[in-house]
This record gives sequence, structure tokens and C-alpha cells, in this order.
Amino acid sequence: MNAVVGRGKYAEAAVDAGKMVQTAAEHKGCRTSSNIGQASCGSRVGQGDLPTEIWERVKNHPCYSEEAHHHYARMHVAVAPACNIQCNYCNRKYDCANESRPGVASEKLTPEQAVKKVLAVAATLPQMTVLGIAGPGDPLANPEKTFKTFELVAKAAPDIKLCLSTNGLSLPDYIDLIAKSKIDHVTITINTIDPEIGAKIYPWIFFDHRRHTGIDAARILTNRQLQGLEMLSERGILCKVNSVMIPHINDHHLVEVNKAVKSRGAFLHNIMPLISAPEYGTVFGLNGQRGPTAQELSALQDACEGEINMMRHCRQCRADAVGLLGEDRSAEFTTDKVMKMDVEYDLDVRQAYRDRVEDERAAKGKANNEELAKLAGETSEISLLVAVATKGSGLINEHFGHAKEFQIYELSAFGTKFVGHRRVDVYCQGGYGEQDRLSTIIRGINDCHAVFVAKIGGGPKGNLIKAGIEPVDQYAHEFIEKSAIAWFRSYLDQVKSGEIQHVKRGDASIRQGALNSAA
Ligand code: CLF
Ligand code: SF4
Repeated sequence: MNAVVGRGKYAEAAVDAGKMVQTAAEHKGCRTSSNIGQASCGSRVGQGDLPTEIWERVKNHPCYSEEAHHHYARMHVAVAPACNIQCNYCNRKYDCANESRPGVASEKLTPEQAVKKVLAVAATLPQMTVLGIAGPGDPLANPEKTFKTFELVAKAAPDIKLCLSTNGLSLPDYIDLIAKSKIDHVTITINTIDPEIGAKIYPWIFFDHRRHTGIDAARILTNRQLQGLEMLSERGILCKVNSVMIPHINDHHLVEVNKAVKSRGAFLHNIMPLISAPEYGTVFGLNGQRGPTAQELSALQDACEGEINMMRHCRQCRADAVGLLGEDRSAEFTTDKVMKMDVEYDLDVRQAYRDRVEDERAAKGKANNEELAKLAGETSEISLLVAVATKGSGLINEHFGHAKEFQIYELSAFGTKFVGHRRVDVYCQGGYGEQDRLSTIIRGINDCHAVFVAKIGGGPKGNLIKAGIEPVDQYAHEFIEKSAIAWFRSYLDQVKSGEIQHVKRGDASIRQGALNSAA
């Protein structure tokens, strides 16, 4: 199959690479369900239909594989302060918002400090498998520091994968160096392929020794991004495209972007919500531009889902993030602390840890598949959402009151499908629960039929039941998908027997009655 199909009119004008792109995007059938035999990096349990060579490159990358993000961590080093464009959602006081959320400014590091930090983290967290450079500006606007850091890390820690995130303006100039530096994963932020839309997002770029503005700036940026994507795809470098969803500016247009990047060989598309709180001082924040709701984001991700994998587990992490996605251990690795650490970086210890994780993943896959097999022949069209409190490892292992986020799964006769996460304020405040926070948490997961937790107190349990959300703690410390499927089978049985009545998500009123009588 030829991966270059259906170029859009803007892209047509933008790039003429003249070659067909043979890439990882050629594989088909990307679903994020756990169906046995279902394929792709979205597959919950294995390689599926991904070529072995591609699978080996994504299976331990927490951003490129949703399943891997339960087990493996990434870290960023903030070696790239400068930027060559201006985005209306960015305030330079903070990290690059193309790969992070605003509100935190990273400590800037030299390449030598960065490699010491990488070794310190690698020695402490054997689950850290990927080093990314994602700011705080644009890595390719700081090429010396960026490539020096990658070079030092590749020599000192050869088992760590190298990952780069860029706005794409300088990308075509560095393809050879990226390939030579063994950078295996590149993210390009592409918010539009229409220069008129681009002019509403980018007030200026600095290119070819001068500043460009308006439609001219946006056209140059788009051309360079798409050209860079094609060139990377031709080299077999895995590309993820990030897009910031900006309601009424590029939201509907992102479906076109999705097609354009898919046709150029992108492996994964990550549509992230605009964050535009006024306190961050961005143009969008100050002019009242809102971000999308969780439902709007989810609907757009659904609309784009097809042959290209959609990333739904991005946590918009900071340019010095450390740890599993969703946890932030950067405070343990400040420059002061790292420089004082005696680092023992031991490849064997790290490999032994990964072997243990692989055993756990295999056990999880087997358990999930066995449970899923019990759904075979199920014809119910019911699908519903559940929330899960987890600290990682694919287990239901977090208390309701300690959860900083809930992972959201869709359950249906096809199995489970990870559809996102919802950040929440922690309910438990050292021995007592905050009632206001509980109300906010319940509102945040109100479209879910159940919440799976390792433990939950009587107070929140009662409130959840009143809200029509079933608190489920009987699967504490068991695998998420296996437990969710077991619960779903029992739910279907109750619906079929007339014990409960199924209501569509978001409408908890009827189910509330059923739960109240059960409480
Ligand atoms: Fe970092 Fe980005 Fe590499 Fe991941 S993050 S450079 S691809 S290692 Fe991941 Fe963080 Fe989302 Fe980025 S969750 S913001 S997608
Ligand atoms: Fe800010 Fe990143 Fe945009 Fe540069 S590319 S302006 S650092 S969001």
C-alpha cells in the first residue's frame, strides 16, 4: 500500500517530496480496544498487526504506546530555552506549550548537567526508558545544546530511547543530524494546514534571517512542518503529530490536519486541549479564547480515529518532567540534588527490572484475554464509561481519596477501550475529606457508570451512589481491564434479568434509583 494518499490542497502547494513514503502508518486496524487479535500500538495486549521492527520501537515508549504508559516512564531535560516562532497560546515565561502545560517554568540545564541528570534518574527509576527534549523553547532553535545532549546521553546511557519535540520550522534542516543522532521518535506540533487559520494562531515566525508575520508566516511554517514530516517518514523515523485544539479556530479543521499527517506517514496523532487560563498571560488567555471541554475533545478524537493511532493518554507534561505520565517526580531531581548524587548507572539492573515488567505485562495480557474470551458471542449494543483510580502497572491500586486523576475506559461487547483521563483535586486532606472537592470530582466523572478504586470511605461512597455512579472496590489491586470486563459482564447480566435498567452515559437519573435501593 502506498502511504501517500489524498494530499489536501494546502499541503499540495506546500510540499513536493516526490517520493512515496513507506512508513509505520501503513499498518491498519488501529483500535485502542483490548479485543483479542485487535491490532496496533493501541492494542492492549501485544503486537497485533504492527511489524515487529515498529513494535520493538514503540512497546516501551510511554507516549507511543498507551499500554506502555502504565509501566514505563519518560523524562525531559530543559536544555532548549530559545524559540523561533510565537504561538498565541504561549507565554515565554513558561515551558513550550506545544508539549507541556503552562504554569511551571523549568530549570535550564547545560548538556553536561542534563546527562548527569539522565544518569541519576535512570539509576533511581529503572522504568525510565525515554529521554525527551521538549523545550522550554524549541529544541531545533537551540541545535547545539539539543544535539550535544543527545550525543552525550547516547554514549552514557545506550538503553535509553531519544525523543525530540519541535514546532517543525527548522526541521527540514536537521533531518540528517536527527538520523545520525539515533533519535528514533520525533513529535511535530501541527495545528493547521491552512495559512489563514495559521495566521490566527501564530503572530510571527523568524525564518531565513528575518521575521515573517500573518499568512506569509503561517504558510512557511506549514510547508516546513509537512516537508519535515515527509522527510522523517522517508528515513523511517517514527513521527507523532501534536495538535492543540482551539475551539472556533481549528477544531473542525483538525480532521483535515489528521488526514494530511496520516498521508505523510505520521504514526500517531495527539490532539491536546488548549489551556488558556488568563493568569498564564497568553494572547488567547487574555482575549478570552476558551479551551475545549473533555466531551468536545473526545468527540474530535473519535472523528479522527481510523487508520492512524490517536493518542488519548497525553498529560501535557512540563519540559523537565520525570516519571510515569501523570506523576511528577521532577522535584526529586533538581540540579542541586542531582549534582550531589553518586550515580550508579547499571545496565544489568535496568534490564532485570524491564524483564520483570515484561513478565507482569504478559500476565496482565493473559488475564485480560481470558476474561475477554468470556464476552465472545455477546451481542449487546450497550457501551458505557467507567473511571479507574490507578498508580500504574495496569492495576486498580489507588484509593479514591488519593487519586489525582481517573483513567476513563469505555466498555462494550468489544472489550475495553482507553478513552482518556480526568484530572481531579485530591479528595483526602490528611484524615478528612473536602466536601467541595468531592462534588467537583463527582461532576468530573459524572458520565461514568462506575468508579473502580482500591479503597473508598463511607462518605464518598454514599455520595457517589446518590449521583448514580457505582463505587467498585471488590477488584482492589487486580488488573484494570480484566476487572472492568468482569464487572461489565455482570452489569449486562443484571440488565438482561431486569434487575437494573441501562441508561445512556451522562444520564444517571434512572440508574441512581437502582443504586439507591441497592445501597
Ligand atoms: Fe516527551 Fe513528547 Fe517524547 Fe513523550 S512527552 S518529547 S513524546 S517523551 Fe508524551 Fe508528555 Fe504528552 Fe508529550 S505525555 S506532553 S506526548
Ligand atoms: Fe511557545 Fe513552544 Fe510555540 Fe515556541 S513553539 S512559541 S516555546 S509554544
